[in-house]
Amino acid sequence: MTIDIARTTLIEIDIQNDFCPGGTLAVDRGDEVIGPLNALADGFTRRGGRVIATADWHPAGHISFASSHAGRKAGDVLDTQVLWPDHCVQGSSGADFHKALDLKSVNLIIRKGFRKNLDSYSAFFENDRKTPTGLEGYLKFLGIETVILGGLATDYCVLYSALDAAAIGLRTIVLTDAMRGVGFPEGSVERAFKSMHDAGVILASSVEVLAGIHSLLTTDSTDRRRGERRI
Ligand code: VGL
Ligand code: ZN
Repeated sequence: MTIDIARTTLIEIDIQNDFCPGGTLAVDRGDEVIGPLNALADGFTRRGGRVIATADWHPAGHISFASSHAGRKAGDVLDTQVLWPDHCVQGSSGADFHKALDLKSVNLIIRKGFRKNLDSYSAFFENDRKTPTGLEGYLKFLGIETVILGGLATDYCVLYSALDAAAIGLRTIVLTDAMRGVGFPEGSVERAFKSMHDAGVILASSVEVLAGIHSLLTTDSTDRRRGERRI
């Protein structure tokens, strides 16, 4: 795998306290993604690459919260909206990035789901599937061709971000060792893998990607000079 650092970004999805053990919408072993993501983020920034972090950022009373709908409980589905426990409320400690996440490597933070009546799983489009977050424009303006995604959760925000990235023509890699799933409803993680595969999303480990970065830089000096000039 070859990674041209000047045309690639790492996107760290929703590494927030509420999605980690102890949080209100905890993903089993969610904090285990942080180590590989930090290693990759460091590998990227050392070479002048870009790293983006996303954050779920809901107002109190958000439409995706079961508590906003009388008589409903978490896990119910209303139309197509899965109802969740209150999570990632703007300004709460649950919405903070996990303290182990290396934020000094992050160049851009995208907050999503900040409108009361609209949820947003994807880093690119909100759940009406047409309201953009602006990330597509940012990446295209910079000439980014490849995105590498990891984080939480495999079956929601990583999935929707990866499908959108592939749909807008980006080479899309998801990190098998740096994502964890909610697993609700049952089978959602398996279905997520299948739909990503069907959409042409590439599955790779963080070690393979890191090796890909190294291989570009060690191929020859022409590549190295070209890579540096493009940044
Ligand atoms: C997420 C459920 C609700 C996620 C966000 O980050 O995957 N899942 N909000
Ligand atoms: Zn949410």
